[in-house]
Amino acid sequence: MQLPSSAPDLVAPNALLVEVAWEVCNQVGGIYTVIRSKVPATVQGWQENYCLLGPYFAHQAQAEFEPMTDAELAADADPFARAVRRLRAEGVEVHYGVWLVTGRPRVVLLNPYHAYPQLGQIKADLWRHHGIPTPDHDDLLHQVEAFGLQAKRFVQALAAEAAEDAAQPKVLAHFHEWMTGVAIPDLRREQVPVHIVFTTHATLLGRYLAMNDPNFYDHLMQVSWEAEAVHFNIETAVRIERAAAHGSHVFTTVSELTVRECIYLLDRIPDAVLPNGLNIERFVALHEFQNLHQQYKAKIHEFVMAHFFQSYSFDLDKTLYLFTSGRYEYHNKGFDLTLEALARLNYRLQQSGLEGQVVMFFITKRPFHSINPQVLQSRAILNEVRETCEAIERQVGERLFYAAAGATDYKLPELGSMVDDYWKLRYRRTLQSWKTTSLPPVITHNLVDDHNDDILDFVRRANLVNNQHDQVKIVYHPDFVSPTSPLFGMEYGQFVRGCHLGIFPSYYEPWGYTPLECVARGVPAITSDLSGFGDYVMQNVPSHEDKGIFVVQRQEKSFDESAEELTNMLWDFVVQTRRERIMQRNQVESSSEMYDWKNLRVYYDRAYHLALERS
Ligand code: G6P
Ligand code: 1S3
Repeated sequence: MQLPSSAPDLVAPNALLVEVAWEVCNQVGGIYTVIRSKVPATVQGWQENYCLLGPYFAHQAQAEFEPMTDAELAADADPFARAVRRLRAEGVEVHYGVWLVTGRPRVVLLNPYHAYPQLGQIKADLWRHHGIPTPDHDDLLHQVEAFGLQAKRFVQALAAEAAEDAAQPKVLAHFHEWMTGVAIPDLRREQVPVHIVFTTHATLLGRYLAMNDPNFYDHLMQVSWEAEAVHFNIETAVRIERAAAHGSHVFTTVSELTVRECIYLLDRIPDAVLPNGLNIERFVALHEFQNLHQQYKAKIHEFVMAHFFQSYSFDLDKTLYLFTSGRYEYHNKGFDLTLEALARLNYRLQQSGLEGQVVMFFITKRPFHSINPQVLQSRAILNEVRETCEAIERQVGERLFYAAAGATDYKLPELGSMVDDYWKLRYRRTLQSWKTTSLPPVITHNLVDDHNDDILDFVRRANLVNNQHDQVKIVYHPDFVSPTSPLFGMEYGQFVRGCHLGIFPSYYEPWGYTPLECVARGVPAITSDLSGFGDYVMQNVPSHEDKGIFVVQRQEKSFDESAEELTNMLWDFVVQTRRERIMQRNQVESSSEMYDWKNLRVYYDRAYHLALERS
């Protein structure tokens, strides 16, 4: 992997750094992962000079935020605490404390609702000074703009405090995404002495256009941003995003792919690309993570038995678990390509005469009424089967022990005769009430709109509906996996560990954490050259296939060509032996450290050096 070359960049600059994100103590999507996972490495580099800034939402804060007491704040002499005191004295509601995540960074949270009485003025100023109009009745925009004003005031207060501090007179403010970037144009207009970095994790228009235009990449160069922003009814947010991009001293994004969007949709070439990493936690010995795979695979086996064995059974030892996950963006996330490749794989497997099967999980989020009662009931009856078997096992074990102790010969007695009729009957009845002739359902839940669902449409058209002869089975779980889910009852990370391969051949993905989350757990993954991560891997990780990362070519390829390439990748994966899979997982896990923030933080520090030089 290539790291930025100049050595001095590896050291955090001597300045105060405040990192501002809407998802600090407030999980919404991918940016939460970026900020949270980066904390340990950032705190290690910046120590006392680092602070996070985000919005205060009481409900979220309760779980993740520990406020500092008034006495602690009064005794705290560092510039962040002084800025907090200064703002409080001005009547602003400021929460100051610790974010309860690994690294325990200090954090300032500002309540947007507290600035609502000034909304009229805020909106008028945004229009007058920056030409940003704000419609009425859009609460998210109101929250964002109110927070923007407060964030500006905090940064202003911090700059004023730092100016009195001989040790760290410089302040760096790093804003993530348009929702916090709204503070930037005013910081520049008022010439607040602060060095500003702005990172966009995806352009707003890029996301909308990619979802609505199948030839997005071909049309990107001709897009009229103003017309499209009005067309998608996102003019205010787009104008904020542009103002932030143009107002920052250093403008950055997360991948080379989003660089193109920034050039054509925001009209500014980013100064740097800041790739996303994770806080990789490795075990001392390799066998530990392999054991975890085995342990969580057994939990997935339980689900599969309940879901399929009611209709027919197959050899779990010859079954591979594949999965994809993410927001329900059928085309953008490459669900369409994945399904096409699975249908082709199913045909190839059937033609080949190879034994074994693949169970493919689609883990996503769709509106549903409830879990399918048939699926729930099957799970409950399987538990009953297990209890019955355990009761019989105890009874036979006990009786066999007595028989063995008093035996006059060494012949094993007939075990069936040791089971009471009660248990025999219960065993038969339970199985009878469980077995069915209908096919195992593809979907685990009752969707609100079952008739207009692209995944279901595809499987119906392709007849990929869990027929007994299908060697590719589909489980569509339209809810995220969680420990409280009655079907899986495990953390998402545990589910990933129990699977064999993650499939994420996205069409549009500024970065994409899902394959990286696989790699961090030693699970191989497929990505695409249209995802930021895939592009990064192609450019920076030589022989990435040997490290279990496979990149489907989607740039300048037809859907059919990409589907064929993906089918070949899946085929090569399923024909591997167990020994080869174990070795591959070892290689994936061993390479995971290169995506650790300890290595990737340097890109951030380099951007900070640049911002200090520029302003
Ligand atoms: C881990 C375990 C092994 C097990 C293997 C199964 O490596 O440590 O005991 O045999 O997983 O691998 P598989 O790819 O077949 O799930
Ligand atoms: C964005 O979040 P998203 O899932 O809306 O930012 C993430 C973090 O940089 C990135 O991984 C993802 O691709 C973007 O889309």
